[in-house]
Amino acid sequence: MSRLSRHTALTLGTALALGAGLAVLPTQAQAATVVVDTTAELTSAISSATAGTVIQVRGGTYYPTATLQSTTNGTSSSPVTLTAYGSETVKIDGSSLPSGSWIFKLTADYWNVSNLTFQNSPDSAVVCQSCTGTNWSNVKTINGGDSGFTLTGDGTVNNTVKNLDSYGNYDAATHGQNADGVAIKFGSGTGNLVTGARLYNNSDDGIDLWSFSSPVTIEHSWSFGNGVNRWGDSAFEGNGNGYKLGGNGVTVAHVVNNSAAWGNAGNGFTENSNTGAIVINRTTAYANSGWGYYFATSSAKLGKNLAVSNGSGSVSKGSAVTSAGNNWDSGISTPSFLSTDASTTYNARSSSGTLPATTFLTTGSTTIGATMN
Ligand SMILES: [Ca+2]
Ligand SMILES: [Ca+2]
Repeated sequence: MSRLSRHTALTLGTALALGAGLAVLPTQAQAATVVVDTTAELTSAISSATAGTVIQVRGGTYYPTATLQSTTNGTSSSPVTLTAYGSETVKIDGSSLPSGSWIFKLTADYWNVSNLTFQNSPDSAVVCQSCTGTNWSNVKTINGGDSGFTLTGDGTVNNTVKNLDSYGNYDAATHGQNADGVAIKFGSGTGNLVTGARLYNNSDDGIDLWSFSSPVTIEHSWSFGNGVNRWGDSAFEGNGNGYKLGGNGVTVAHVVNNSAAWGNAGNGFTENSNTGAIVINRTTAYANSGWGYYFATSSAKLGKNLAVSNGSGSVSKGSAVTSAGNNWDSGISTPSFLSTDASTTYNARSSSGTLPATTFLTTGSTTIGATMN
């Protein structure tokens, strides 16, 4: 039935396009809402979507045998939509893909993707290459064989990643050195935002901005437990930074606001050789094995951050760093945490997709540290 309605809409669109006298009719007439409930339908709907197509995926687990992909753009006023049907639970599982495959690859602009889980990918779960104006909300990228969610390439512009859960990703063949929760790497383009992310228990970093040469904004996010060898890998090479904010010679002023890093095997927040004016405000680094904040060579601006119980120390900062109002600065006191029990941070998100309520690492302060929401 879904195929029939889709074909009807396409036929109508073709007829309209052929009728020169009807050219004033809106092009939205070609749009179609496609409800899919098999892997074949899902594969076809994605590959044949055009601007305005709305793909609604019925609840269940789908096992594609080839990467789901599109190079077809939506437009800002008529995006392509890919989402779960109603409030149904949809999992797209990479277990049947050839080794080395991604589950979902977009090289396209103006897609809105929401309420989907991408799991068990042989390689990266979701890759958006040179995408403009995509919106990702309430997506999960979990237990894959490389990074969970990736933006990459030049022309990566104005993309929003909202309320992403990305965890348990591990690149076994390379001993965990690559699989990040979010990778925004090897590319450029402004206006990219990560908000409300929960990035944890990945083999490499929580979020990695390696060799991305334009500013990225991260806010209201949690990155924890990354880089810990959970796979019994005797040659484990995961780095385990909560927020890796550079690499490969870039100089770029990324921004991180109101976010937290805890229990990572490396540093909570690190420039990773980025010499730019990185801005870090109202964040918290707790019980990371390395430094809370590692900014040895950058001209970072660190303000109102809170570092407690990090293995190497609160902060390593070079002479070009501006530091004010942080708990390591003179005259600034360290407020007490209301809770250091992280168990509630694993809870389900709210119905709207926001991070679960928690008192973990909250202090009640209105001047310093992350608010944990
Ligand atoms: Ca690494
Ligand atoms: Ca990494």
